[in-house]
Amino acid sequence: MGRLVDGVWHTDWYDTKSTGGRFVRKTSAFRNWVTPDGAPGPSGSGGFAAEAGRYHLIVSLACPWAHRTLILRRLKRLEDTITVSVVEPLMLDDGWTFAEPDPVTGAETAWQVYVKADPVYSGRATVPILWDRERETIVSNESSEILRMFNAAFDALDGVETRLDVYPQELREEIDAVNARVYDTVNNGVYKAGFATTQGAYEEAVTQLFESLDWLEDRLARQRYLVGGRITEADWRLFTTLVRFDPVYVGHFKCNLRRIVDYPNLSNYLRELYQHPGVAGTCDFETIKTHYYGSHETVNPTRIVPLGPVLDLDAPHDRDRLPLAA
Ligand SMILES: N[C@@H](CCC(=O)N[C@@H](CS)C(=O)NCC(=O)O)C(=O)O
Repeated sequence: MGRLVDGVWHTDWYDTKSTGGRFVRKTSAFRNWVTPDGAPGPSGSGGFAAEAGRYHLIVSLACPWAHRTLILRRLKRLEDTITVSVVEPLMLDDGWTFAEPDPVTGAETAWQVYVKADPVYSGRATVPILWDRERETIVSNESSEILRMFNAAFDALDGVETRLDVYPQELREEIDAVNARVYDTVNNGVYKAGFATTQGAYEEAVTQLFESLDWLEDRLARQRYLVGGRITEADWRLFTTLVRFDPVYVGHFKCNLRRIVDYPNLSNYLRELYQHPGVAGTCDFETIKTHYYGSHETVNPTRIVPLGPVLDLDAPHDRDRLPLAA
């Protein structure tokens, strides 16, 4: 774990002293967009046109933020269009590292990719990273925006699944509203709980997290997916946290008021999404557990990885009882 200051790597853990023991996530720095014609998109400077073979995605299979982009890449059939490199499970003093130098950027660590893009970069070297071979720079390191690019920018290219739209115009307002609560209290909520360094900060995060899980449980009692009768990006954004919840967040991050298996609707919903064609293949529980229990020395100094829990994500689900959108 570390960060770059003016392009120089420093090894240090998150600073929670100035924030009353709270973990405060920094906003992502590279905010350009791949668009069909290279127009700038909602933020950034433009010049990144959708082309097959031009872009490269760097992920960790442990990371819930990177996992969303990997799911969309699979569901949109972008595997022949966008290449992928996967970093090693553990994130230690050098941050994320590659087993072999990354064939596209030549980097041995994620921070070297950031320095290639910006020699005086200051900030954390997070994944996912969307890299442009042509301009040799980072297009984006913000997963929520990479998700939107994968959803729409490459649709004119051969082989891409163009019928799938996980952010349809008519549902955007509701998707954004669900995302906002899920991001703050669930996706990021588990990190706020796990990285808190005061009792108060931990309790605040866990209380809000379970209030939101209860709210989601109730919502999913009445409708098949988070925004009605069809799967949207809101579901995939929640999924990557839910699938890590019982294996990691309950124990390692102390999010243990309830488990996902204790929620009838959330657990059936999780199984349905896990069994969605192509999705199970993006989930690597060994990497997930090794990463969290092995990388966060302040949270788990012995780095012992628990054997359980025994998961049954392939078991049947009951979500067929709720209607799909017409
Ligand atoms: N807002 C970013 C967050 C990405 C992120 O925090 N990734 C974690 C892994 S789960 C990471 O790379 N952390 C390294 C660090 O903080 O130094 C996104 O959604 O893309």
